[in-house]
Amino acid sequence: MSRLIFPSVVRSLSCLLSLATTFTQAADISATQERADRFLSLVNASYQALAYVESQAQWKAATDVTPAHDAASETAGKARAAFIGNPALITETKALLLFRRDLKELTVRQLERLLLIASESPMTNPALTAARIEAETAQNSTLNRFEFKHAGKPITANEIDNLLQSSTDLTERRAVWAASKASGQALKEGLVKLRDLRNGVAQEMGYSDYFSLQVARYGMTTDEMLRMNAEFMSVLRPLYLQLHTWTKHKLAEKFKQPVPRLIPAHWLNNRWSQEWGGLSEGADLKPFFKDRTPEWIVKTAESFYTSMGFATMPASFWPKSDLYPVPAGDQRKKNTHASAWHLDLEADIRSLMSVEPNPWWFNTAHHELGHVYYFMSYTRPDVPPLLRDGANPGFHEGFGELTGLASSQVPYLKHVGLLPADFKADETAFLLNNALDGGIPFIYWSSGVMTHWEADVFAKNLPAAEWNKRWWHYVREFQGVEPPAPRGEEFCDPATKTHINDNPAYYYNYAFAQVFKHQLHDHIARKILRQPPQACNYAGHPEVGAFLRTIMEKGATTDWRRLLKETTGEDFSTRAMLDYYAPLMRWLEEQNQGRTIGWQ
Ligand code: X8Z
Ligand code: ZN
Repeated sequence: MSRLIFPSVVRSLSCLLSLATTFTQAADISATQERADRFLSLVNASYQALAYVESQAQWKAATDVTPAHDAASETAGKARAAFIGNPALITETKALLLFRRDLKELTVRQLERLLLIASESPMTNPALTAARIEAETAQNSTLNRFEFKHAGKPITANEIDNLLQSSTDLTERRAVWAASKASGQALKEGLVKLRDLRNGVAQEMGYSDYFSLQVARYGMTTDEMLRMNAEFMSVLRPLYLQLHTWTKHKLAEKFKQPVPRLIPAHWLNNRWSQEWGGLSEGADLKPFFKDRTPEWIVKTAESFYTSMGFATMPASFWPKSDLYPVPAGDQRKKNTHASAWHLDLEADIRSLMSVEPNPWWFNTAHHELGHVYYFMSYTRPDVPPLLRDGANPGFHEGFGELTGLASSQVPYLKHVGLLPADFKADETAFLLNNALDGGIPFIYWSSGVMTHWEADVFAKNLPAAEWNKRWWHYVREFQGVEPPAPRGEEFCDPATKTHINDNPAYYYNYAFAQVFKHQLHDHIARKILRQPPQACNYAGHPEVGAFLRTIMEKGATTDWRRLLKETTGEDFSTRAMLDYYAPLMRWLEEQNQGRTIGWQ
């Protein structure tokens, strides 16, 4: 809505440039600061109000897919864009940033953030921004209402995952795996359109492409982000090759098949081979969930935080969230991927999940509440709404992943009563489970396949006719996994992954989160709890809560590298992650003696 004007703050850029030469004295400096303060107080209030309207509409569209909810979400998206992408607002922000040396750091951070947010929907090109919002809404709708079919019958995402975790019949596994890829075909056309629209908005604001706009949240370029991810993969490679070798031998034995060179994708328990859980028998927690309810899982995740001195979640979390699967027979369609939402950037916090009583959802519920407690911690007057976010997006995922890791520790599982107090844990089995289930193979999926494929699509404009071929090239190269049969361009397997559609150029944040979580976990276990990182328990320790809060309450007000260094004493590093798995490396080398390591 380009009719929005801010009379006291909007001036033309040329006028401001001429003012720049005269802004040298202290009085002028404080006038610039005052002008920025007035501008930002208006922007923060309007941003918060409009984001709330849009988030509420998006929530309805994600939890109950109907044409009316889609239309409302699109309208609210356009209203927010009209404000936050307004050319006058962009001009004033850029103009103020010319005087960045005269402004407080917090002010500069808000202005920079504002430009990043505006770059998602620049109303300097209203037709482009409108087309993007329409295409995003349509894509979400297709994704969220997609009905998978197996053996001629509808099958839910939870049912697909449960079958891949339990079935020992390779014919059935292959059919279920193939069924899980059907959504990609329905989503490809929208994704092709969105690639251009997403790149278009980023280019409108001077970025080379959408990927580089997203990595700007780290203050990094695309090449720097790719190098960081290559570094994660390189330092962990010896461990990954050992795990890959152990896993393919284990699976070949399980399915009574010859040992393959690459692991067939339908042998693994996850639709994308991103986690390889369920193989470490001594750490199988499934039987312990027999008498547990989904409600118990979410309440337990909340207690993890309250036991460390955090407040309970806002009372409205419970009635407003959508935590459990749609009951059988109910026609409502909702997004099936877990998420946490900070709708009003105050206390309206919700989570969208489909929790069932099993180890996977136990971990995921803890992950989501990591986001929730980050939201709660930085929602305070010192953190302006524009900066109520993670220090970088990987910090947000990192608190989720840290909570997941802490919830997998045997002493915690005993503390919450899931494991009996006299349970004799096989430490290696639990460490192996950590490594397989979201630890090491996950890096080759996130840093490798997802990040490289999306960088190719956005930054290198990979032709849509080569999308599936490139995808499986990366799956083979990085993961050492192959499809059960050739997957031509009639399929679009990357589009089966939620984030490719609704959280584009984001996935390297999960790789960052793995490394980050180990760094925090190592600090907490060794320096605060004085317990071994592989077997420790945060619950009941307010000193751990106090440490976490020192990072969480800052939100995005501080540079992420500085914040990490100030709180842990260490630069960002894979050191802690390697230390954590060092005992496992030794064990795997013994198990794999005489075997060919890796697949090259
Ligand atoms: O998407 C998620 C969370 C929500 S932020 C459940 N995760 C990634 C995934 O499922 O692919 C958690 C780890 C990886
Ligand atoms: Zn998350």
